[in-house]
Amino acid sequence: MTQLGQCIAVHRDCWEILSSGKKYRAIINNKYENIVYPVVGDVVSINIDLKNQSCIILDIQPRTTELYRNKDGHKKTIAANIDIVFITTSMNKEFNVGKLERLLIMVNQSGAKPCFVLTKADICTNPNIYIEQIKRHFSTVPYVVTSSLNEQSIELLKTMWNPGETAIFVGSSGVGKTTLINTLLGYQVGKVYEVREKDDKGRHTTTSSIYLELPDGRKLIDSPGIRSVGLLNLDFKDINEVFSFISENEKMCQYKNCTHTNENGCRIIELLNEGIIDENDYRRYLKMKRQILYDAQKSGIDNRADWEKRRDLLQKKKKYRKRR
Ligand SMILES: Nc1nc2c(ncn2[C@@H]2O[C@H](COP(=O)(O)OP(=O)(O)OP(=O)(O)O)[C@@H](O)[C@H]2O)c(=O)[nH]1
Ligand SMILES: [Mg+2]
Ligand SMILES: [Zn+2]
Repeated sequence: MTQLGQCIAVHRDCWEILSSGKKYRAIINNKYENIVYPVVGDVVSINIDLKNQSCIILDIQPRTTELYRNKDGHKKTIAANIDIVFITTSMNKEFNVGKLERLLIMVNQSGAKPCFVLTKADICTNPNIYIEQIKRHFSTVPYVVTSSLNEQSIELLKTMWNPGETAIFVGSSGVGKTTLINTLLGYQVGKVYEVREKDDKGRHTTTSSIYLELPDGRKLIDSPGIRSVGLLNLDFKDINEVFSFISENEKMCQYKNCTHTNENGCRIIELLNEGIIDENDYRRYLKMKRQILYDAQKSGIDNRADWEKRRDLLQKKKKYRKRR
């Protein structure tokens, strides 16, 4: 009997599949290399053999969205078919704009909508500091301020996605993803341990993603904390989108392929000197652009503009002539 199901958990030796209201532990009967393994959220076709009590995954349906990151140079898919990603951060020392930028790029690449969730409002003395940073850096991305103790904030969070849609919570360990999910569900799915006062780190509690459903049909996925956000297939569009407050000024730069590092009269450098562009933002922006060139070099692709290639070639020739 072949039917469709949804992957709700990935275990070491099998996949948990929900199909027609029943849960199955399924395996993949495939000896070929390079097969794509299902992740949480995937829709799969399964073959159920009632006689032998076995369930085999035959294939994965095309993914509408795919959340992935770079793990040691390889694509690691976190979840599939997600509508909205809650980029979760606590309003304390853990809050890091650079990390949020990288998470936002990851979400933009996935095809799902982003939303920032700022947690632990009850123990934050000045939430406005964090809210202002979100507004300044990510003016087009919606955000919600929450406290797991405040019912109103949980209701507000619920308005961010509709029944039938799937949301995933991502972010560093200890920011309160599982606590929010437990509060939304009204019962405890994942165990929550105290975070250490010293460094705000939680004991690594959530170890694999799980897929859950609220009684009203809203679906949600809890995921393990992400320590560092490796990005894959990064391109200039991804960076410009997230750093729009810098990149939108590029049009005003008099040089077409300006590197905004040492060009005379560069508009970006002018804005930097005038204090309109923040120096830390500028540094992260250039660093990320450099990463594209580094990635391309590593994979042997030269994505630099023609003028840059000509410039480097000329410099090499000059050096060579000098040596002679
Ligand atoms: N005061 C306060 N504490 C919270 C809130 N949300 C979570 N916490 C605490 O923060 C700690 C970590 O919460 P978790 O929900 O386990 O964090 P997590 O993001 O799921 O962490 P990982 O599973 O490791 O990725 C626990 O001690 C929670 O009680 C909140 O809104 N207010
Ligand atoms: Mg957790
Ligand atoms: Zn410039």
